[in-house]
Amino acid sequence: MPMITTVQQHILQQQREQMKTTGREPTGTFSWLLSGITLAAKMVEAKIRSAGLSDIYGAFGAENVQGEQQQKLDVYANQALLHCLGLRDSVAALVSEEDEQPVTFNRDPETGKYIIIFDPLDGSSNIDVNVNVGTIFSVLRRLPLEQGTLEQSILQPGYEQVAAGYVVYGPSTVLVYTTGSGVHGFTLDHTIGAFVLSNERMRMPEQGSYYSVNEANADGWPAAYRSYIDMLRAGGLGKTYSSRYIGSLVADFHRTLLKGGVFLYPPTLQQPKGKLRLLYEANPLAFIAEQAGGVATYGAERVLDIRPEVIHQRTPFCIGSRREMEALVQAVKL
Ligand code: AHM
Ligand code: MG
Repeated sequence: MPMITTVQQHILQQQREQMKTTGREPTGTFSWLLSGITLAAKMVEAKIRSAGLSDIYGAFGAENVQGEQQQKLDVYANQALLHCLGLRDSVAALVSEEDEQPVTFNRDPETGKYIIIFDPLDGSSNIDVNVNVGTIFSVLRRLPLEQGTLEQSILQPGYEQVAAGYVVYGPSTVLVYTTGSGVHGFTLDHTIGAFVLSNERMRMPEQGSYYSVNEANADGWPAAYRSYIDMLRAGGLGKTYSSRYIGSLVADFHRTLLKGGVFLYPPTLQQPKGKLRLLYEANPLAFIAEQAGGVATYGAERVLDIRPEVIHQRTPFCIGSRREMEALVQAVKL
């Protein structure tokens, strides 16, 4: 019989490894918590697969807190995550890109010790055209009562994340996660309904040959970003670059993780603070990138060091292979 490893088994294995240094026996709480995410992801993926056959394409008819048109699938994905995670006792708060306020649970801090932050359906402008979308999540530990309120727990900097991951709904459905011991990838096996280990200890190449940016915004970027892209195009890093931009962050990042290169969403004239969201998008992907040997910055500084002030905070965002990112940091620092 072929041996398979599911996400939940993998988390438990990792915790057993960590037990050698921490001495803490895994309780299964964390793997049970993440099973809430995988269940919701399977619900979303089933909905996406049949989207053309049901009345699920198109706008929901309302705007979210970001002032963006909500798609029906945005609403469905958000509800699936809120439902599947809300039932887990270990959850203290759920913070969604789609909701103005966090959903909090009045649970004993000893039991309800995790905060899950998520972008339920990233890249939703791509839904109606059958192009990859994704779900991104970040997990924080609630601060002990004497150290801070629940709100302060939610606004911890990205380096405090205990786990982060994403699901890409593409030709196959892939889940990638880290708990700080490397980055691991799983593929949804429809025949058994489980995410099965397919890429253990993923590493981002030291250098790639793609840059990924919405070049239509170039006139509004700070000049250093334009010069940087010009430098890549001119072969300044010793390679010929191609451009790839899907407009679905999860998919653009997944390619960057596997193939290397750089993804940028610089500040623009219209959006001087950047477009992407710190808590839902930048922090989780930055944690994964660093764990895979890559780098993530907002300009020249590390994303994971930003101290969030509000939950829906935006940030400029640059992420990718070490070689391209070192050159970017130099370019924008000058
Ligand atoms: P969303 O979370 O509302 O879908 O928006 C975020 C998306 C990212 O997936 C993507 O990187 C970016 O917005 C694309 O923006 P633009 O169309 O301005 O290039
Ligand atoms: Mg998004």
